[in-house]
Amino acid sequence: MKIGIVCYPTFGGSGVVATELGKALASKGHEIHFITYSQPARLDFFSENLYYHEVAVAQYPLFDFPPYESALASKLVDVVKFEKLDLLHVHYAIPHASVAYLAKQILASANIHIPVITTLHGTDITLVGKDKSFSPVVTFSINQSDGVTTVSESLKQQTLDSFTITRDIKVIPNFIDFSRFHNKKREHFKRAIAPDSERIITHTSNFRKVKNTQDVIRIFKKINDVIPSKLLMVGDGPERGKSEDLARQLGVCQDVRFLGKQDAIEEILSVSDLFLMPSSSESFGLAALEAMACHVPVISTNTGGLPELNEAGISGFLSDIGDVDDMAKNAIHILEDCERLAGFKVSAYQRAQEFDIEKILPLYENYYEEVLKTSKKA
Ligand code: GMT
Repeated sequence: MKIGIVCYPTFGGSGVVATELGKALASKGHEIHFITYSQPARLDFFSENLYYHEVAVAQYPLFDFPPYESALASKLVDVVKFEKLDLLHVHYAIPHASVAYLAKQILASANIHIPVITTLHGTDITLVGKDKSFSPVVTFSINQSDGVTTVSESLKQQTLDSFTITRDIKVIPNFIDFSRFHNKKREHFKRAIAPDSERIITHTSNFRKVKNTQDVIRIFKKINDVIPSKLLMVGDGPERGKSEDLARQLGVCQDVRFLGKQDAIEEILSVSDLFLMPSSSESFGLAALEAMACHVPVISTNTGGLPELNEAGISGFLSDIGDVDDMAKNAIHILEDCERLAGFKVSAYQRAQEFDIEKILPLYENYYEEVLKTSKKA
């Protein structure tokens, strides 16, 4: 198949899933065309089946808000026409689903039929999409897509609860590539971070408000009071400064390292004993799955799709949003006993295996086939 993929090319989860999906499809022989405003962060791989088309937005003094949507729609029309694509798969509804709808209509006027699949990832539904400045467009473009997927049952339900949806939604969970995410022995790195064999606790995110990064620091303080530990804060974003301030206020900054954006997340996860995800909204929790694949148990909230990934008492524990005491108590329970910790590490890895890309990729391929058969010409 010749597939066009539209996504945010940044470090966000939707862009990561879209890029990893495209790479995996290309390695199975599909021809994949990424259409984005800059090269996706994880598109660091050469394959004869991978193509990248940059969307350039013309500048003009009148444009306080450069019309990215128009430029993207025009680029989609161009790429679908000249590369003879079979399908467009757009990730994150805003603005990609409505832009794909526009491109589809333009192409229909030239007698070209292009089915559109929209994958909903999270905040496009739970936070941003619900806002009344977006919701009529989000509702319309979901209903007009030829196929719609969500990354968890919970996100599907939230979509149905928040919008008037008149079409089926298929759930296809996030996935993990074990060829990259597995436990690597990095004893020298571990010793450098934790010279006195302290436990190593990790959080990775884009430090947006929903990630509750200050709760990470609060939980860490409580753990560190009982079990000597080090905290690695990976990523960057608007809440980082406040989290750094809190680490100073709580007197733990000597045990907390803010590493900024890192490419080799799997190396950091490989030396970690525990992963913290105290998010107030999380449609799936890809970062937690990456940790589990590297044998790291997860302490998370029980929001959104997290209970579909993290199994209480097996791969980690789940608590109510903001219940820092409970999250710290559960973390200490896992970390205080070496044998127990080893058991959780194995179980977290086993749970992650259920989301192996080898199992999830065929779900996308089958869905593409189904949509190609059933989509109607506009
Ligand atoms: O919140 C993020 O980290 C980015 C966001 C996105 O849409 O780019 O991630 C969402 O999509 C991921 C991939 O499907 C999910 O694993 C994340 O749970 C989800 N984030 C939220 O729902 C907050």
